[in-house]
Amino acid sequence: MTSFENILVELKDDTLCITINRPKQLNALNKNTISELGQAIQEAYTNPQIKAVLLTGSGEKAFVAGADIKEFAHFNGEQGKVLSAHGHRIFKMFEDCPKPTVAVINGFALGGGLELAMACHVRVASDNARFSQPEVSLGVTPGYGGTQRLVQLIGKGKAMELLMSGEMIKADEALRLGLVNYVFAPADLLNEAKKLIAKFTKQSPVAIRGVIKAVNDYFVGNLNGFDSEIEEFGNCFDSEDFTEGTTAFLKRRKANFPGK
Ligand code: DAK
Repeated sequence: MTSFENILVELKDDTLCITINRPKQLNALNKNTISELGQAIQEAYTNPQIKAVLLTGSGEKAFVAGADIKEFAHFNGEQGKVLSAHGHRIFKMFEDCPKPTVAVINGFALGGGLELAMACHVRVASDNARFSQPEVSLGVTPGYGGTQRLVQLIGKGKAMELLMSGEMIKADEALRLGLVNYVFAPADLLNEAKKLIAKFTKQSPVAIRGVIKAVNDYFVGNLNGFDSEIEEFGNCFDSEDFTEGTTAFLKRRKANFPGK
């Protein structure tokens, strides 16, 4: 297996285990981490030994606390669009992967972190996990598919509420909404995820591949929505709200948005 700077990748039995490994930054996704995720998931497409993919975060606090705010705070609209499209392509590789992809959410799954988890086929979480799409508090829209996949998973009304409020929800609420499939005690999370994966890997890989393709095709009509998201997201980077939102986070103060 290739070795990476920001992720750990290991083939355990028939499962490709990918661990985002920036615990000091709560596994925040910078550009390089996203590129590495793309290289890692590519292996699942081509290696016949791999029957499933397990994706998790390093440490006990976070799956992924969002995109790396320190990195994207200085992007302009054009950079935002290019990187959003790049992230969309890689997250879609998790969604379109012909082997089951399971997000094991061991703490915060915020912003880009929740979007990455939602791109996986199935999600399991620890009972201390927390979920949100807080982008509006930073003056941007979600940029890695959140406006589309959250609606697909939990329905428009609740998705609108979470996307517009940026509110953080607990694991039991995520379970109730169907955002995650199961919630376990932190100590049991990994083992329970592996048991779930074993239910998939004992089935026909060809049939599984067909199921994934057919289910995903149901949502193809939403592709225009993704294009809109890239457009809207990129536009945010040229706004004063974005500068204010990211500056306020970095200076650890409350944002005061000018609204333009
Ligand atoms: N980015 C960078 N650093 C982060 C981070 C993040 N998203 N989240 C946490 N950290 C860092 C903190 O800055 C801190 O680092 P030091 O200051 O110690 O150097 C360290 O991780 C530990 O965090 P805290 O000290 O804040 O830990 P607490 O337990 O007090 O709080 C928290 C945990 C998760 C509630 C808090 O860290 C937090 O609110 N984090 C930010 C959550 C957030 O707003 N995430 C971003 C969501 S928006 C893009 C595409 C998509 C996106 C952006 C760009 N492009 C294509 C350009 C998506 C955007 C998002 O994800």
